[in-house]
Amino acid sequence: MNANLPLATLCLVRRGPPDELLLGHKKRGFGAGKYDGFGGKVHAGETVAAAAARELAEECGLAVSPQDLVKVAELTFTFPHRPAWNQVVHTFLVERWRGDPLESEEMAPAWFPITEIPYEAMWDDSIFWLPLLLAGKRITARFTFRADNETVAWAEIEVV
Ligand code: 6OG
Repeated sequence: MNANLPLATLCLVRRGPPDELLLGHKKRGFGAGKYDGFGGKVHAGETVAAAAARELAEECGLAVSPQDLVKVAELTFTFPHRPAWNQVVHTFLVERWRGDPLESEEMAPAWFPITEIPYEAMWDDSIFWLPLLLAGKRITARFTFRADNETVAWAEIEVV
């Protein structure tokens, strides 16, 4: 069913103690104005892990080795009223990297204590799944959005 949906990546960069998550304030394009992890579309001929590492470097200047990308979720987003936004997002936890976060043309990075994640300024789905990942769970989940293309109509989350 997901076979034809575009593939994208999302990296959640975590440090601690004290436990903190690096989020980017998206400056342009899809999700502009929202906080999110770092990622983007997988290019033709590229592995998902290579795409995750490339997007992390492009968006906030951090370098990660493939073995330090820990797959923690597969998130399927469906927008019946804007199918061009449908995507399957392979989500990775990153706890080892090289470099310091840098602002890019796309993202302004900032560290948040994991008790103070700005859910109100993130994609509406985030509160369903991010707390599970921060609690160490691995999940597969699907979200369908309403006609506003902003709020979640339906969610199905499986802890794997
Ligand atoms: P570009 O189109 O900028 O890549 N993404 C989502 N992240 C969250 N938290 N919720 C969603 O619900 C998302 N849909 C997509 C995946 C898009 C980036 O945004 C993430 C990619 O990292 C709808 O290349």
